Amino acid sequence: MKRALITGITGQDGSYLAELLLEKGYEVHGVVRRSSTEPFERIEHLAGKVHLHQADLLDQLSLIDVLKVANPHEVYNLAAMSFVPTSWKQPVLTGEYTATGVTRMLEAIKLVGRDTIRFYQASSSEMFGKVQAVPQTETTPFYPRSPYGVAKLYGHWITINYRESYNMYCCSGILFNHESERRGKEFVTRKVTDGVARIKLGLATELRLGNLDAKRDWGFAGDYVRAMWLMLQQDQPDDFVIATNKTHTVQRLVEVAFEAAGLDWRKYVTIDQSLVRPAEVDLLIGDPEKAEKKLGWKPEVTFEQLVERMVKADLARLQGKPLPDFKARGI
Ligand code: NDP
Ligand code: GDR
Repeated sequence: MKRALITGITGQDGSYLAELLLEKGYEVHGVVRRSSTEPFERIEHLAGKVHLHQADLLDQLSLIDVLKVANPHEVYNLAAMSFVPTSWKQPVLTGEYTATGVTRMLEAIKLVGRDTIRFYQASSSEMFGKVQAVPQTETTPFYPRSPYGVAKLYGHWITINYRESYNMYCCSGILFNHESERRGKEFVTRKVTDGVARIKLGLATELRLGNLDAKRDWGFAGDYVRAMWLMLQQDQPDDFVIATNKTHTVQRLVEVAFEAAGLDWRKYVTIDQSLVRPAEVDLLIGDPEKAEKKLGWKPEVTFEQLVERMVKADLARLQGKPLPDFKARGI
């Protein structure tokens, strides 16, 4: 039986990846941080099916220990400080988690299972920042625009460096924005769909947003975790852009979400300058051709389906109803 270890299992991607690996017959292990509460909402339904271990990307020995106990064939490093605005407020801590944390995990693997453990690093389209080419591919030069983007770029290159220095099986997935009804409410898609649902149900009267002109290539998280797994099943480790090759403004996101609830967004959306970032990433659109050709991967859920799905889920949640019966990772 194959064994996998997921850091960040309590996050959006970790929960979908755990489900996918369980379906494929893996023994799934996850790293959780000690906290004063236990907010394991996204993996509650997997209780008893996944093995949880306390460790932290800040603590080298805890990572060595967890590798020894779980003895995985595959490690998916999804843990990070993942919210871009916080990276300006906590730039040093962001570097500790999101940059140096990757080296700690790679060092632990080098020590415990250098020739046997395959490694996936959650890299990000934020590394393209002030974009140098459209659309972005694996060879587009990077120009990060936030402490988060800079930290992810370090994680990306250290992953490549361990592959080249020690011949370790290390892959970096350059994933563009991907969303779902499990997305944290601080990210713009979920903030909008939750806001729309609240307005529709009379629980709120306005939605405050920052820059409506930024463009993002938004896909569905369930599609993207499939790409992570595929990267670790190849003969040779490599890096891949995972994206839809379509881009939309934040304003378009707002329009589609309000339309899905039969509302006119202009009546409710207020621009709040405090939500505008010190440096913005204006335009992201990724070309996933390499992943399509080499991994046989392509996205299945469209932008419109994704937004409608999220609005429906938030409406159901706020009314205390069960979530709509979506196919596990599709529509
Ligand atoms: P989430 O914010 O939903 O999850 C982040 C996870 O990291 C949580 O499980 C969190 O645990 C964990 N974590 C944070 N710090 C530590 C630490 N020091 N030690 C151990 N665990 C820690 O992110 P997503 O699921 O959306 O993203 C997964 C990864 O992919 C992240 O690295 C993100 O930066 C990257 N990424 C995401 C994209 C997206 O659009 N979603 C696109 C490209 C990259 P806890 O529950 O304890 O807070
Ligand atoms: P991003 O996602 O920064 O791209 O990072 P986010 O959803 O936070 O922002 C997307 C765009 O929306 C604009 N925006 C707002 N954003 C938020 N959060 N809240 C608002 O009120 C708001 N108003 C406008 C932003 O300025 C931005 O342009 C996500 C994260 O998942 C990262 O971890 C990941 O690496 C990248 O996607 C790819």
